[in-house]
Amino acid sequence: MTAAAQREFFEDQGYLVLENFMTTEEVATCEAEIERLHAFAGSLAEDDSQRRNFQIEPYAEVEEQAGKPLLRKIEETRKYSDIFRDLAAHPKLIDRVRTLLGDDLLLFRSTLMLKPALHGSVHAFHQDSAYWPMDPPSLVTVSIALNDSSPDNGCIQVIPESHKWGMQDWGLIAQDKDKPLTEREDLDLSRLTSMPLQAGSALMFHSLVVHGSGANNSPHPRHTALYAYFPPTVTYRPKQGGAAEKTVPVIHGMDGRAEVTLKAAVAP
Ligand SMILES: O=C(O)CCC(=O)C(=O)O
Repeated sequence: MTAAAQREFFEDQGYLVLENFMTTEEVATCEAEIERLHAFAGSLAEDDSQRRNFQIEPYAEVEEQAGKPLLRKIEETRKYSDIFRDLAAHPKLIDRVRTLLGDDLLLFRSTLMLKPALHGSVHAFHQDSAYWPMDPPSLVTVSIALNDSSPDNGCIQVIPESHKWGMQDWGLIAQDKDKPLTEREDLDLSRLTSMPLQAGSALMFHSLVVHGSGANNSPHPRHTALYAYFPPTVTYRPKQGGAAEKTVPVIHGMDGRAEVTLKAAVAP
């Protein structure tokens, strides 16, 4: 597909797959880093404020698996890991994100979603932008598979073209393993598509695309690095009481600056 065709597909369908952009060695390095981050999480004292970035699976009966904390996700990974800081700027990935958003790229989010073997909970359907103080709601979320993902270990599912539905209300995303991906009866699931990915591949989706993922009852974990990118035309518009400014890293362009501080936009 040409760059123009990729962009057209993304704008129409709301998602795009980038197959096998990482080498086997790069994937193995990330997997080893995930082990290290689990050990780090396990070493944090009860009252360490950093623990809020390491979320334990909320519904599992146990908090550990094979001597490691049973983590559902790690937020702000770029602060804890050079490997995951650098992965956000992987040249092959960024080439594709530039096709979708242009040359100036800022990073809104760097997260690891970890669906642990046998315990990974449901991620209910939602639109990312419904939870983010960014306006217009047109960021690109990139979900990088660090091991093979399939319906068995709870791969992502998306509703193509749902970014054209407008922003909606969703509620609590983390749900117990036996819960459905949605309680909403008005949601048109006729085009719901599972997105199995080989390790080292990525799914990119518009931040208004409705997506979610099922439980992991398999013996295989599902590890995903998530990043969300935006161009400088998107403004920071927090709810009342939100921080007055937000500093974000520059991933590409912006005259080579390392970071940018966004001032909260005043409500119109
Ligand atoms: O990777 C997943 O299972 C879902 C992640 C997701 O939807 C999110 O973090 O917004």
